[in-house]
Amino acid sequence: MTQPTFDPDRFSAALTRQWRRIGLQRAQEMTPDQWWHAVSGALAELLAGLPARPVAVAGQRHVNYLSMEFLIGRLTGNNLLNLGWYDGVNAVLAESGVALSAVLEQETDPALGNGGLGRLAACFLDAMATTGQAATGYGLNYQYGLFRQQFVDGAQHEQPDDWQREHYPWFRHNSALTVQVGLGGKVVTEQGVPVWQPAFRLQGEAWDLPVVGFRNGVTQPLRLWQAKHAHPFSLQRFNDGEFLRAEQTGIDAEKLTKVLYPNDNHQAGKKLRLMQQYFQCACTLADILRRHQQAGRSIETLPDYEVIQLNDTHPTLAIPELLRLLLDEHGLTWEAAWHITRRTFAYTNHTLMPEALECWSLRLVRTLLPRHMMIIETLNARLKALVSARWPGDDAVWSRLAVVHNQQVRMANLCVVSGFAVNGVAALHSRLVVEDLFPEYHALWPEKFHNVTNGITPRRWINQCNPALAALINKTLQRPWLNDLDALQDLAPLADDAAFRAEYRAIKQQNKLALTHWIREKTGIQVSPDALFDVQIKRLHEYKRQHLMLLHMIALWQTLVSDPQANLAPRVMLFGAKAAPGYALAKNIIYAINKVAATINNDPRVGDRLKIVFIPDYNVSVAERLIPAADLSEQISTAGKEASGTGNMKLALNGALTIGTLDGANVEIAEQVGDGNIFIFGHTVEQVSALKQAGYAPAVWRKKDAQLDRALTALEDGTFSDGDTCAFSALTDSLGALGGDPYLVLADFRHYLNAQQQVEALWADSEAWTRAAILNTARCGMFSADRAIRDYQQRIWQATR
Ligand code: 26W
Repeated sequence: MTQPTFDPDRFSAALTRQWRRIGLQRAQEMTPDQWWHAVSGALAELLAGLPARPVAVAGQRHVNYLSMEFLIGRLTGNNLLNLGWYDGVNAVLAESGVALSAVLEQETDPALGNGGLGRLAACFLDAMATTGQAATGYGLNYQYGLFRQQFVDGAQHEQPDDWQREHYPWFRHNSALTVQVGLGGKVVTEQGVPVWQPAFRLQGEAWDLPVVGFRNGVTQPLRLWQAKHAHPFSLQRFNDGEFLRAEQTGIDAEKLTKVLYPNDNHQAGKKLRLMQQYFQCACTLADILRRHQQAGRSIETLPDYEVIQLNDTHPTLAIPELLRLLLDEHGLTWEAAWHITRRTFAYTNHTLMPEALECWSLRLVRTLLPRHMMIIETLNARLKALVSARWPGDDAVWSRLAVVHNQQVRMANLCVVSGFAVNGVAALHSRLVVEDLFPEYHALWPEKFHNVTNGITPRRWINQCNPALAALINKTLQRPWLNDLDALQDLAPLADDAAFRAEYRAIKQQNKLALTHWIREKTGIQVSPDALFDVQIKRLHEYKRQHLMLLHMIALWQTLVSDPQANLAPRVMLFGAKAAPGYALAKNIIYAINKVAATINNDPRVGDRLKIVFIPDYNVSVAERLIPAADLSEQISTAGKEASGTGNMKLALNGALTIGTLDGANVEIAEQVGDGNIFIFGHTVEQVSALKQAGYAPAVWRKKDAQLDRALTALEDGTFSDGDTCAFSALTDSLGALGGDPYLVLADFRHYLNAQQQVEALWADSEAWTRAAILNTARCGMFSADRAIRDYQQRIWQATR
């Protein structure tokens, strides 16, 4: 199938309907925001009218991608580019004297996710639509997305993100798909079978966003459930004079999809969050089974047609929900229900951080979902029989493998036991999933465990965000590459071509210049486009070690002040990061970076040689500006902690060189780009555990490194905080004897500074630097999300067992 043709007349007519609907006489009366609504509304209308294209290939299972988060970013520009309609719409708007690019800037990001996991889900939807994998994304339609971040005297403040979902023109509400969801109550036995009597019911409304494939005519839904009170209100209660209580139930129901939990890699254990999880799973399972049965298929054949991919453990309750439906609604035996369930689910693990591994209190699960808790206990008892047969009398093994343990339900264990596949998201991570997290499960079922290295969509992360680079690649390769990213390898020989290097470098320079204007406008800070743009953009977390970059920043400043002749490359250090509102230490790190930045940026001795910019409110759209302009990509997590990273891939493809540890997908990036085109430093996974085993003492490392000691002292003695010696004590305590420096910041400091010196050396030779940058673009084709989706297809989704 080819791309749908753009019909300017039909588009103009649809556009006219849009502005007439809001009561205007002429298109020219529209405000920029109204233009965005009208253009998007018109496109959504045309898209809905296109013939639906069934993508199912014979024998292919439909993928149901379940995720609590989809960080989709702006949709209108992306849909236009994928449709191939950008120029056509641009021309129509130009007739009214309106610039499409300015119109597209009006869109507020739908920020329905926290970070990596949610953005990956969005890239995968794009890739499934593009590669022709039939799929539906299932998530939640939060009224408030991830909070907006502001800095007040350098400290993070959070503002609610009411993104106006009710006026978002891309949504299509399908009322025929509304489902009922029960919660609470009790289980009674009727004629010998358990019957769940929920205490109250709510409704799930289906709100669909179109996921547009790249120039292939495919559109598939991202279905986001929104909670509403059940209609009609209980008539009985109304008659009993309990109207207000019935009304109250309605208000509580709507609370369910009000807000996205802002935690990344840390479980808070809140009741409302568990309710959200169940709500999503119950709505989705009802939808999948309805689709299956409407196609006239028997329930026993479900796994032949459908696969349910769990994006981390957040949608784990889909497992007991399917079992419940099969047992209670379809009257299947446990064996029959289990046979279906364990061939339907596959689970992706995205983190090894212990505090992120979800456990729910048995009491809470029983209160909200009494029937599900019974089912989980049955499953646990059966698992126990199996485990005792394999490891008779070994309580230690059982205490690790149990799904229910210490009055807690362990979601990851439930996923591994109940699914046919488990995967990590980068080669190293997948190895650690087996070795550190699930060694006994691996011994039981080695065939379940896989690796699928993450990927990113080149449609958004090259074509949309870096049009100049896309144009250069188009001109050079003269063949399609955006859906065949391995084609980029043909650029490699051109790294040795001086004319090509000049063109490539000019594009980077132009992107940097555009970023300097934007930074000036947003923050008032003037930076030089000729400096080295050193970028760290990701959620704020100790394991990601933004504070390692902070120590480097202080060390550079101290060098510049004590030795004005120092031969250092002018550098702009750029940060983008949100801290979870309850994560005090992360907020203290943000505060420290901002305070140090204020001191350095205003130090006349430094001038243009060092500038620090912490961009507030980092999100997908900000990433689209920063990534094309980056020279250096900071991927400096403690080895073994970052599951994969995906920003690392976007930055490398856009020609930023990585300075990074051997962690996550950095390992594979290093393999692809080759020595000399990446700066690897720091303790390896094995060295990290040896160091900890031997009793790691950060004070020892501080003592033996005078430069490290000077940088830390400046944080402690009030240099950056008007003499306040406690301003950063949360941060400095965590790095000292008190906190124990759990992420080995001090142990990697010297390696990191040495690697930064190599960066300086290469930067000094701009031809050599550009050569390495081109090789990064040319050799990172494997990080396309299309490749990741094909890996899922081959290793996981096609598997029928
Ligand atoms: C329950 C709280 C919570 C919330 C979010 C726990 C864990 C998460 C996510 C799994 C954290 C996350 O986003 N992980 C990131 O997933 C990316 C996509 O696979 C990886 O590239 C990142 O390395 C990983 O940190």
